Amino acid sequence: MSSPRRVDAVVVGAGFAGLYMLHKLRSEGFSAVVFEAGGGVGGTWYWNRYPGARCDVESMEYSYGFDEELEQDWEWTERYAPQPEILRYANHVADRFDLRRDIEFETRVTTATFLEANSTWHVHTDRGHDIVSQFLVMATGCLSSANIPEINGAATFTGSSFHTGTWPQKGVDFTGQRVGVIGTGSSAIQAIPIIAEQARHLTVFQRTASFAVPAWNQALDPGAVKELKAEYQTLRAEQRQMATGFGSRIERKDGSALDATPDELAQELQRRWEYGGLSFLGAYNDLLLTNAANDLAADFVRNKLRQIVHDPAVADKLTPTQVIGCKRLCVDTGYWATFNRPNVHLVDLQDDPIEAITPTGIRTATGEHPLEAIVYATGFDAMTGALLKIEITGRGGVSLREAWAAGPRTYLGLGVAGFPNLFTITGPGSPSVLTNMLVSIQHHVEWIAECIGHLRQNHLAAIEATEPAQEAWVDYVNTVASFTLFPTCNSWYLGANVPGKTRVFMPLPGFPPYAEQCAHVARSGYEGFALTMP
Ligand code: NA7
Repeated sequence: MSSPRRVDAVVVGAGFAGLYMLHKLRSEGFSAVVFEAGGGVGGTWYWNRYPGARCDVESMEYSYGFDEELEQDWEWTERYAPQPEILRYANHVADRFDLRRDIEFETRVTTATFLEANSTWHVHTDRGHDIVSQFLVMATGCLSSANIPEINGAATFTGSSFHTGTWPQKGVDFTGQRVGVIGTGSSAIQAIPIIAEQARHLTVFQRTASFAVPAWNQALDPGAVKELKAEYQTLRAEQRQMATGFGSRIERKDGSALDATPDELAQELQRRWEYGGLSFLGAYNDLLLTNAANDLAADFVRNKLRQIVHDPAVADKLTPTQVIGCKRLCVDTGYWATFNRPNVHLVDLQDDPIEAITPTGIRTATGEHPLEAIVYATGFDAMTGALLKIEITGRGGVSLREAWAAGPRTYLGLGVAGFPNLFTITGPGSPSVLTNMLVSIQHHVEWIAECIGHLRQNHLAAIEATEPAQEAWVDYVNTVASFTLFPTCNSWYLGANVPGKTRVFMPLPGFPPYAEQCAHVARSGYEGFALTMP
């Protein structure tokens, strides 16, 4: 038997987190190998190729800021970059920094076991790799494990079925077909208007109506891009001061929505609506803190919906009842107007639930909907799904699945007690999905690289979150979340979209205080972590 290969770090995933982690590790003189399940780089943007897939953070902000030449050279063409362009960007980064030579594609990590005798990780893949590394960095992405509901009869369907998050590379042509879309989250809302134009007939199966604000996507103005690039580093610094890691360039009100007069409120919300995108929720600082403030913004959007959708009965069904922003706000291009088309039909699953999938369609309580194709736009086992698919075993033979049986527990969203030298990029307990992911990814990669550098410099074998620090961190994340309206609905932030998943609010709202805390921990010699000698 040959002995396992040795590297300083194994990185799992070649999305934006894994790519930068590899680059950073190599530039600090560490050896690393990346394992990636996909056939190419890009992570989310490799897999999510559904029609209309596009980032809901503006392209000039959704990019790396670690290399000035890269950010000056790369040209985004649209305000919100479409999936193919973001994938080109990921490929450009991989080529530019010669990353591919250390990436193993079409390879899944199956097991990772911590060897206590020498504080290393022993990693196996489905292609027979056998590797020992001091560090294991999980860059597995927050939305990478598809959630496909178990519906009676699904396997009997004779048409074609797709999940938005594992879309065929060659694309899908729905021309002339009767198509059903299950789900009305961000992915569905982007795909539905385009599928409706192509398909003969589209039936949308809605379990929860979503709020949406317009993207007003357009080609970027080269003059404005040039101006922004001239002060790109200022923009990056501003991003780090924003709770969500983006949106600093739209003027802020900073007060309570409840202090605004009806005219001021209407004007401000209209201004945000016309500006477009997720910054709508930044109109006032209490929109996600009190129901009274939230209702004002929610009613504004509900009124817009009623102006757009012609049939009042359809508009009623499409009207969301939860807190706006409790589930991730959708950014759309013509979503509600699509329901004015004669070839589009909405089924409200609250009144008319799915009973079964049949060989020829979907049967709900009121009858059969004949279909040639079903699109599952049913989201992801978010934040923990991809991590728990791997058999990760820490100290004392305890698996991550056992350690997280009552929900994910981390310290800073970066480390887990019982799992030394394991790091989770944008892990649960960090701002991650509540922010511009590129800002959070960059922050975590740099923190991890500095931490690993500190261990090397001080000849330390391992770093591990302590139980008390982790306990206190979990409490802190829960407390912060409890001051917001986020826990008031069945969102994937809470794990509520996956049957049987423990309900824990996983991300931490607010980037700047979090980043400050991470910096403090590093400055203090890694307070809350135990550092061990070889
Ligand atoms: P989301 O936002 O989780 O949306 C999934 C949708 O699928 C949502 O409307 C769900 O309804 C619906 N769903 C899930 N399971 C079922 C079943 N069993 N039956 C009917 N409907 C179901 O995922 P997306 O891919 O759209 O977006 C994920 C993120 O990607 C997004 O937030 C952006 O950050 C980008 P529910 O609301 O759970 O009732």
